[in-house]
Amino acid sequence: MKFVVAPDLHIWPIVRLRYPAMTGDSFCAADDVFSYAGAHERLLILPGDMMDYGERGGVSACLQYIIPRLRHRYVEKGLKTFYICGSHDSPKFTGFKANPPWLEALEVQHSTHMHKQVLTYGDKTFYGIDGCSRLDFQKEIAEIPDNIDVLVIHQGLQELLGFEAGETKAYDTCCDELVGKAKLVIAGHVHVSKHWEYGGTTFLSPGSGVMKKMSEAPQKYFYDVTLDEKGVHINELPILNKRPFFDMEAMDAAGREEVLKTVTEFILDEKLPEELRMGFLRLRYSPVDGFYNELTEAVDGKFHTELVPISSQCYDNIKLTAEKDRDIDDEIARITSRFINPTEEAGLYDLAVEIQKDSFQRPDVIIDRTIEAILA
Ligand SMILES: [Mn+2]
Repeated sequence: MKFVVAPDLHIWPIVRLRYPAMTGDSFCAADDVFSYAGAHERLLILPGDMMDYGERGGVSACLQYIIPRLRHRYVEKGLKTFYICGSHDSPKFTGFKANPPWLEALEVQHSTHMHKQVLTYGDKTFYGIDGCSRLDFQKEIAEIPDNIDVLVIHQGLQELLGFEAGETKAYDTCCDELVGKAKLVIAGHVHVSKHWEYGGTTFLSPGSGVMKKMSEAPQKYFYDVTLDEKGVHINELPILNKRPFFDMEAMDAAGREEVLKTVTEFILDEKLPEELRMGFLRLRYSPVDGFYNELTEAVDGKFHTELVPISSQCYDNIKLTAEKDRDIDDEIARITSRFINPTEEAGLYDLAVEIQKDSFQRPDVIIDRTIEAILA
């Protein structure tokens, strides 16, 4: 019996809040996973955090993207999805309904919320537990029935976190608490892609489909799992359409030359979806006269950037901060104009821009809230 395990997809137009110009990354990763599962006619397991933010207003934007793709590639074939809710698509965002509204995208007859349910597919049994506090989770694992083949949870494994996250707040657990509860334990939540054996149980942390933080590994994966009499076989598949990512330093002349050469020679990959063609450059650099201008000219149209000056030269820092602020204003205007027409709805447009400048959150949610406030 075979099935596909998705990572935490975090579907949302803008996943990296500090870089609102970078859009589409999570959509493209989700597309990869849905396409593969659809083409190979597999059961699809979603281990939580399918949406980045389960609130009702912003969800509509994501559903416009997801529904046609799922219908065409997945739902029309009658394929099934088993899912749990993670920390981001928690039932608390959805009025504690059994099926959160965003699951309408998966059409309920095809998708099953596996929280505290024994489900069968082929000759295998599956059981799920929604993401919850450590204390609640200890109660939940005591209630797992015997003879489960696949247990799906959304808890941070201490072995991956590298620390104990605490009694009540964090979503953590450890392998010792889970050994023997199933042949395979799938744990969403920690954005590290890894699988291993421990005490005769196979553990799979599928990680995330998109970099939520710049500290994460840029290469992401999903998993095609075979479960048969020989045991668990995990085929790790790279998410192919990832944005090119460069992490560099330019603290001296040689470093500056290397960075300028790299960005100058970089060619946009026409095979990538258009929204992912521009790379991301994270650069720590020593600000010297002219370098910032030369660099920003070289990256124009090719890279989104996180430029971190490391120096006591205040003049350059101030200049850089001014540049960055101007960029953010441009981006807010650009994103807002996707949702609200600046000339036909000038008052609303100005208000939405102002609200976003005050609280730098997801612009589409803020716009939804702004519209609601005006209509109220
Ligand atoms: Mn996550």
